[in-house]
Amino acid sequence: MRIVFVAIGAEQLGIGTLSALLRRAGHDARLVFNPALFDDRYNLDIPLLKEVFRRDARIVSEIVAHEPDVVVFSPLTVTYRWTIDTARAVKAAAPAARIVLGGVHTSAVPEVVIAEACVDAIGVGEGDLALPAYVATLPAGGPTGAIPNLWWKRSDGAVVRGGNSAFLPDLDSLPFSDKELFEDVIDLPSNYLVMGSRGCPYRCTFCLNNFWAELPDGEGGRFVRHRSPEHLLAELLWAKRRYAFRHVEFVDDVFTVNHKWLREVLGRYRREIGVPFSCLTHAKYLNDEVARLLADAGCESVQMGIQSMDEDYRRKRLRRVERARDVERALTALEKYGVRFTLDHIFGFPGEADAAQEAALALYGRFRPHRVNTFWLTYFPGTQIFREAVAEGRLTAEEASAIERGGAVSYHQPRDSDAASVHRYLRYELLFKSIPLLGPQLGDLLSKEVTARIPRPALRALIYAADVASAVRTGNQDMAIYARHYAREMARAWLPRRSPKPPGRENPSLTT
Ligand code: B12
Ligand code: SF4
Repeated sequence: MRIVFVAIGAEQLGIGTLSALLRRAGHDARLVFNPALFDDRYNLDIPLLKEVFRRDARIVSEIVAHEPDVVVFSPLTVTYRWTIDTARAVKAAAPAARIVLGGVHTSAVPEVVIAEACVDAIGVGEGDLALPAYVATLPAGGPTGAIPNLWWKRSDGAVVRGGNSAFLPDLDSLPFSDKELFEDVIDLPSNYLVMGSRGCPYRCTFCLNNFWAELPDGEGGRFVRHRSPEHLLAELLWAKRRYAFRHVEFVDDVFTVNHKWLREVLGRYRREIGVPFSCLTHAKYLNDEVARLLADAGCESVQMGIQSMDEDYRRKRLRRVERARDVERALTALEKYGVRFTLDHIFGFPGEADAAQEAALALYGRFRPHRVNTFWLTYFPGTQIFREAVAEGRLTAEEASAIERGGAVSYHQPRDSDAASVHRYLRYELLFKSIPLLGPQLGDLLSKEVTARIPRPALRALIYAADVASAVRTGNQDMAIYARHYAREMARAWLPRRSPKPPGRENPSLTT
């Protein structure tokens, strides 16, 4: 079978894993990538430029040109609207191709997604066994019964719903994510994305894990699972030879969750890989020893969620378990061993104490993070915070339904804050973004009296400027990689894409 995966904005490890599984089963997997320049649902949303670089029609033609048997999409909520528009156009141009969606957004609102006429099947939860099982039935005309973690449509439109099975227990049974698929579109030598584990011990009310951990129908088995150090290092050694990467990014939800595993992985990483890396971590799982292990192995920066400095709110409304003392201990340890850190902060939590921003400013001013990643509260379907917003009337039924259909979702727009609060948040955002530029006199230079007089559009421009200037000043790797990706894709935007070709079979885990 010929399977075309469609990715947007960034490399997607889920697509890489599913592609590797299908190729290992003997299928032909290809990628069509929408760089979505200036509309990447990540950092940049610039209306004029996104129109200049829009390539929607070309993406559809590229998909159809591959003559696919199956077209697979893995949308997040922010990319769902585009995904459905593209899927409809592909179905109209190539009606025989089966359209299959899965991943984060689909698993949150399966009924909404399967109701789309252009969709033939959907994955709910982990798709490692489900998608290959579905594709295996296609040469004989399609499935005849239920497939766990998959829903499919009969020709009369009736939906056959497979139940949700336990989490895949053995991550070593998976091949390495299919990097060859992304070679043409992602600069793998400058940053190699990889995961050593799946799952998180926590259930923060705004996060995917809040509902993902509860998906299995019966016993889910262990949710937090690790690849063996051998399996992970084998991938990195193979990839280092193939791509000579200069930076590795571990995107495990909490890379430091298992200290025994971490000791072994980082010891080997230092000896056998030895290039700078970054990872995501959590204050509860970061102590003096972990900070030292990270530093010794070449960790150039970690990313950690703070989100709110209203301790009571954080515990009761966000289900975040860390205390201020845990955060301070973690940051002190990182500081001691010279590991740089970026901290995530969310504005606009309803009911959060006003003092939370001042407390955050004091913390950030004291520890001086490399960058504060600022977000506006976004209600993602499936999460507790989304359900509470509906129950408490902060989201109307129409708004909730629009979000479930991929509309009205942005990380960059305030939702339910009034104009005065938004202005206040923006002033703090400017202060947070300016931390790497200014010394301890931060509060004096950008005092509330001064920033209070700056109008909103000017504040936004200053925030962008401060963010870029801080990135330059601190030599921020993430921003440098992101800027290089943009430069490359902009240069390619007007060039014809290389003729579609399936990747080779270099990845050793595809043949074992
Ligand atoms: C790495 C990562 C990134 C990377 C790469 C982005 C990407 N598209 O993967 C970067 C840093 C670029 C990024 C950016 C963003 N991210 Co992000 N990111 C993650 C992270 C930490 C890991 C994703 C991952 O690789 N998972 C591992 C793979 C193996 O799992 P998977 O993709 O879910 O795939 C499995 C199943 O879902 C299923 N499946 C997937 N597709 C399909 C298809 C079919 C047909 C089937 C059957 C099954 C199936 O099978 C796969 C294997 O089991 C997740 C958190 C998480 N734990 O998932 C957040 C997460 C995906 N990100 C999130 C968000 C919000 C964003 C941003 C919008 C904002 C931001 N600033 O972070 C941008 C959007 C950028 C974009 N254009 O995609 C949210 C999405 C929530 C939602 N409802 O949409 C998540 C879930 C975190 C959270 N807050 O809850 N992100
Ligand atoms: S700790 Fe991070 S990854 Fe885990 S549930 Fe909370 S926000 Fe999600």
